[in-house]
Amino acid sequence: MNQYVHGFVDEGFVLVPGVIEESTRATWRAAVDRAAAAVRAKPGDYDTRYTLRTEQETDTWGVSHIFEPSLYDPVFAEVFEHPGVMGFVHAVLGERLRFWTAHALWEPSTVDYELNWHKDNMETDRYSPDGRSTHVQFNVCLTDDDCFRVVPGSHKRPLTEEERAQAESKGTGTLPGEKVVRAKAGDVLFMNHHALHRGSGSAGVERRTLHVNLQAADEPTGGHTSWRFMRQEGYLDRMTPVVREMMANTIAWDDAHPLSLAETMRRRRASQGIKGHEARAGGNGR
Ligand SMILES: O=C(O)CCC(=O)C(=O)O
Repeated sequence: MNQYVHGFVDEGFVLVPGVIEESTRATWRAAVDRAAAAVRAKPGDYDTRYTLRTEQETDTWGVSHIFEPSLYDPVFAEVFEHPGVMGFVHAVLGERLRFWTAHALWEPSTVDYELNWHKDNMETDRYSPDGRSTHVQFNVCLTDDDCFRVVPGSHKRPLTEEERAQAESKGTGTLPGEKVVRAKAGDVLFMNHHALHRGSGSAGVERRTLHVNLQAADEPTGGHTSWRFMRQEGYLDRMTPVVREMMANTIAWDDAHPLSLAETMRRRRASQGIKGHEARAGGNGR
């Protein structure tokens, strides 16, 4: 495990091969199939990610918040008990965790997926010279998946002018040193979302990937991800003990660290931008 943790710290991402055994993969994949079918049928009912969104037609590349009651499937909770996945997360973040996000990604049907260069949480200027991460984000690849592109090491230094121009213009151009990560079904890609990255993929080329983010329970930055659904009456009681504890830690941390009004407004604007975006060539970026 250590060699992978070193890779993650040094490069800002690491691909760990063959983490998810075939039978588990089939079960998780079926759960993502069900989520994709529900979202494709009624995209307006969910926090859907689009490559195309007009009044007449839509095409989608995933959905945010699969732990929302309308999408929740107990199978998703199994990810947080998988020793291969969680062994890595604990090695980086320690034992006590808090939940940030869990999303599902798939291939669009007709309009190619081209997500612009960015760092997550609208933290374009954030980096850490020693490679320390405030979180572990990971793609659990349930099919072969060549969609993730990253500039290795960009989590440890300021952006170059060229990178900044791409990030600020919501560009999808080629960047010096960028790497396409080529994952096989069953691999897990662990990433630091402060490494400059983007996604891309052809319509119709199958993709089923879980996209998850966790933090250490007392991480001082990030957080504020106690989504409304987590606070609904009885919701946490329906979760597995592991998920319940991570979400309870998120709620406790958020309550103890209220956001300033300015930061609340900044995040609201960022979230509106993300909800409205179309991840396609010439789209409106995120
Ligand atoms: O397609 C991917 O794997 C990247 C997704 C991503 O960067 C995002 O959701 O912010």
